[in-house]
Amino acid sequence: PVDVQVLIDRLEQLEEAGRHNPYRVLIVDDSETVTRWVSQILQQAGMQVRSLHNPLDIFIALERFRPEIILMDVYMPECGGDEMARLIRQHPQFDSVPIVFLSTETSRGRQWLARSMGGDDFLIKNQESEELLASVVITVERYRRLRHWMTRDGLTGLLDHTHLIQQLEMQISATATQSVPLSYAMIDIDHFKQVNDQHGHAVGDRVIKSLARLLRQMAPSADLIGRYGGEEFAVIFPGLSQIRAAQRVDEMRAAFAALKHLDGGGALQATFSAGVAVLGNNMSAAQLVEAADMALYQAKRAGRNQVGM
Ligand code: GH3
Ligand code: MG
Ligand code: MG
Ligand code: MG
Repeated sequence: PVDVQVLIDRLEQLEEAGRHNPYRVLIVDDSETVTRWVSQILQQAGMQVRSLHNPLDIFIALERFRPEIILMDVYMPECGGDEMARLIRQHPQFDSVPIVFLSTETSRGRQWLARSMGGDDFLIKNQESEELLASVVITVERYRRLRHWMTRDGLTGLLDHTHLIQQLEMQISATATQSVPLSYAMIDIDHFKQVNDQHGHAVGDRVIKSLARLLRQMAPSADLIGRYGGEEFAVIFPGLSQIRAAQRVDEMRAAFAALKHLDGGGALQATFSAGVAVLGNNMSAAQLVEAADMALYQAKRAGRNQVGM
């Protein structure tokens, strides 16, 4: 028999984690009675909820709201929920978003058929609200863990190139509505080929990891630093002017230059150069990266171990 108290404690732990960073839940159901009832349960548990009555609007909702779970009705006049799940699964960027069907359908055969189209779970409507909450909490927590690792670079644990750029694009659209500055820094280790040549790739990898750790400690948030590629890193500074961001990066530069990296019995030191740019009017992510790249190039030309802007 299941120890119910253990389950309740476990769910409370998970819900507590969700409270600090509310789950984003999208409900798709043609019935307003259902969406109101489900929203109320989830909102009372501190979640952020959006309801959709026409499944054909789902791609707009996916883009704008970026749900961490979709609660999907099966029978809807415009398009069946199972068919909708199949369509969502054809888009790589939404393929991993969990879909939980919420339906009155009690036939196990039909339930499995719907799940075979891309659903992760199947719940019966009008059941205990605890079961609904449990399914949402467990599913989103699993998704968050997987998503974390999906977006990280294997060597450093920082955002990988794709997700760094995605994060930058998200920060740019958020900034557009706030009229605050957004700065971006590109960091490149100096003469890293020599480090590899003189000390070997394993030592080179350790230097890369040390820099990643240092950036994680000194950057505003782990979600704002990425490994752009090889020995190149990037930091996003929402709300900081170019000068303030350059000051922060210069502190990072000084801290990195002071580190001693071990190589067998000896030790080596390494430095980096950086370029900082600020978002201008109607600038794209690509243009911001390019501006930072130009500033980095200047810093390299001016003698390295410095921050250009
Ligand atoms: P500069 O100061 O102009 O940046 O000189 P550099 O030698 O760093 O030149 P560049 O940026 O062109 O070279 C980067 C080198 O970094 C090339 C590549 O062998 C090495 N590298 C890239 N990724 C890794 C990695 O994951 N591990 C190790 N050990 N080396 C890497
Ligand atoms: Mg319906
Ligand atoms: Mg480089
Ligand atoms: Mg380099």
